[in-house]
Amino acid sequence: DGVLLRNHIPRILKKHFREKPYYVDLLDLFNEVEFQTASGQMIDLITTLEGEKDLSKYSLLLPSQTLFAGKLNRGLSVIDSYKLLKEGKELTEDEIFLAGALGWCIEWLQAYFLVLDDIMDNSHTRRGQPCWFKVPKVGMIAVNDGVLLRNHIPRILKKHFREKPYYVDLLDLFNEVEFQTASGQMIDLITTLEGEKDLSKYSLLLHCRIVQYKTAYYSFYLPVACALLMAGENLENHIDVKDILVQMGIYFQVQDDYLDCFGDPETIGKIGTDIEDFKCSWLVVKALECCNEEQKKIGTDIEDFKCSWLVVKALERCNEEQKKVLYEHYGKADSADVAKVKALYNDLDLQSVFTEYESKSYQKLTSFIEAHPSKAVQAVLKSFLGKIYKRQK
Ligand code: GPP
Ligand code: MG
Ligand code: MG
Ligand code: MG
Repeated sequence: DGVLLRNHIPRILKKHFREKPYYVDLLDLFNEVEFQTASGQMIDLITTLEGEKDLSKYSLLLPSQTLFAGKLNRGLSVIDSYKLLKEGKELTEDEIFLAGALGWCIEWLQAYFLVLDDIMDNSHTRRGQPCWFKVPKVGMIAVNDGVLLRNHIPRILKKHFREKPYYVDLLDLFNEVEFQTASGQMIDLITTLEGEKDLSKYSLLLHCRIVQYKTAYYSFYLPVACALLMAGENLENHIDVKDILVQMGIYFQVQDDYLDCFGDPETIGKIGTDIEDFKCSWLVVKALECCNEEQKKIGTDIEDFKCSWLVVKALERCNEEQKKVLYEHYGKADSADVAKVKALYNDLDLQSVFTEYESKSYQKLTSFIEAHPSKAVQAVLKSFLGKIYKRQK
């Protein structure tokens, strides 16, 4: 909620000052002052840490634990995409450097999201290590650390792009995407609120809305949009590219939901918590859907007089129980509850349902991509899709 409150500032500024000559200075000013404030807050917090007075040690540990341990897929995608947009032309050292700087901005953004997301999801591990807030002594200081990580984005942008004609578009883009992500995160979180847990609201439509906002924009659209801006493009002319990337991002988060339950924690570097957290995960949506499908079948069976009353009754009871398992055990922290839900996922053979979803999504996305008029853009999108198809982590 704090992030959302903050995200209204650039929205107000954009709405009322976008055409003013001092718009970019207003953005710079708010960014600078936020960074200064978070820095003061950091010193305030660290100096009160039990037995810990060494500021420099702490400020090195923060990025090394939260930023450098990831796969860097999003960041590297900016360079890859820019190369492809340049259609094989050799990039200058300066271009590689700038695309790399934008890639790092996305990585700082990702580190900030993950530090805060792990607190909100009460997760245990991230990127093969304890979540940052789980590190002894860090605790809720992690909130300010998240803000600090985020505050490096406008600093990097200002340092390397201040004189570029697309500087203001970069600032607008990062602001917009952060707001979209925080909005998706808000829906994700309020559907899991104690006392509001209601599985009957969990549909593919709700799932799609959550993941489009919380994941797709920052993970897929943002790297390509950065490359497009660097290449001198106007983002308003690339709505079709955005649409495809958003679809790809939705597919990516379905994989994330799947790996939360069926992935190997060693490989993905994190322990899944979606079941305990009552998340509107793709898996639970599918599980619910399967239960409903079965019920529909019973309905037809009765109408068709094809089954005996006894068989219908037996089937009906079995499905009711499956549904009851979900209603009873989803959203509970006990490992016995989690095990029951996992067993149900297995009974419903969701692994096969997922495999089918995966190949269908691949086909659909490929056909969208091949319909795009530009070969260079096609190459960017295909390279993205190739990186995530059938990923294990
Ligand atoms: C990923 O969801 C979503 C984010 C990282 C966005 C967080 C946004 C904020 C404004 C903090 P997830 O919880 O399924 O990811 P993971 O499985 O990696 O924890
Ligand atoms: Mg989350
Ligand atoms: Mg999470
Ligand atoms: Mg997840």
